[in-house]
Amino acid sequence: MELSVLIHNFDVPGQLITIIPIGGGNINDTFLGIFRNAFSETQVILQRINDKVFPKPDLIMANMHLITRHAHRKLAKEILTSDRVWQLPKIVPTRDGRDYYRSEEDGSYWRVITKISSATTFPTTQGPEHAAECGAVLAHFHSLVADIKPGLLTEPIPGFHVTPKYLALYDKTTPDKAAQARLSTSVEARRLAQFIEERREFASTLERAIKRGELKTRVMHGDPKITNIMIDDYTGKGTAIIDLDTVGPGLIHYDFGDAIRSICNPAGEEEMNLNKVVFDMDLFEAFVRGYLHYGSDFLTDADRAYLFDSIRLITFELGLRFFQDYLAGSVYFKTKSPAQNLNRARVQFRLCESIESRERMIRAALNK
Ligand code: GN1
Ligand code: MG
Repeated sequence: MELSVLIHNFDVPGQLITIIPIGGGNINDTFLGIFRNAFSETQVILQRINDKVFPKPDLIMANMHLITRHAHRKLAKEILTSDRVWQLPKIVPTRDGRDYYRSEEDGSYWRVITKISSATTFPTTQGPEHAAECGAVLAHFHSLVADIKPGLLTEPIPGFHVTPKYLALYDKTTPDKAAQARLSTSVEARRLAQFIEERREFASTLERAIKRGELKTRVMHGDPKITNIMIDDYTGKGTAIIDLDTVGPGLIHYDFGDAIRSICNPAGEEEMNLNKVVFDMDLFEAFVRGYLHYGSDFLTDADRAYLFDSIRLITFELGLRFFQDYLAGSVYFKTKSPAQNLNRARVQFRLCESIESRERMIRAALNK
């Protein structure tokens, strides 16, 4: 696929100068496109949507269209009264006015979105102030979309954060010959399998709360990890949350838990030395401070009661997803080596243990 030809299907002003691969996402392929004319430069993000993971790219683009149109309207209104210019990428349409382009050559799906300039995402948390800004960005996003009816959006991946669904998938995978071989040859793999067994009951905590009517479905981001939160290079403030593929109906607890498991583990998702993987209470308290500053008004008492569980659960869930994918031969998450998903699972499970051992402190900080 010739990218320099493909990108001309999108309505970007200027002459194309170059296209550079960027981003370390685990799912899509991402590129930076640079265009210039005689007096300025336009930089855009070109992405190939992974249609194995997102089987209906038109649905995720329809979600993105709805969310961004709603958000940009609100952002324009609040720009004079807010403490910063909050941003969100915008879809750059194709020349014939569509939100994405489907290649006639190989059927692949492509989109272009605007690039948030003079802002950076970091692979790991730089310190408490950074964590607080991440909390502010997530809460601001939640408040931006709080008045969208969740029923207007489609689930990008059915049951994306329904943890028991991943347990069922894991149970389907483990009897396979290749999975059994991976389990029988690795002590670590067997230790992780045992870790999962001890938490089966816990896996349904949030789903039970939904069934009992304690927690309500709202609009969630779905993937608010640290690398999806942009910090302004000049002010140091959070400015945007990116990667809107997984936006859809869900619990804001999934977002809260996911952001925290990623932001409060300074070692990051790929650490090899498990001794370095700890849940950092300073980063956590700073994140919560930032989140509550912008988000305290939409949390009910019942919401608050499940915040600790959400942190523990999403960490467990991601470990389970990495481990299941490892046993299945790494067909979902991109990997550079055969054991990468096994190690990613080890990291999340160690983090989960660290969260469990700090339960009292975490709950106390949430109730301050
Ligand atoms: C995947 O592709 P990326 O890096 O944005 C995954 C998330 C995981 C994350 C872990 C659609 O996100 O759920 O939390 O990896 N996205 C999907 O790094 O499965
Ligand atoms: Mg993502």
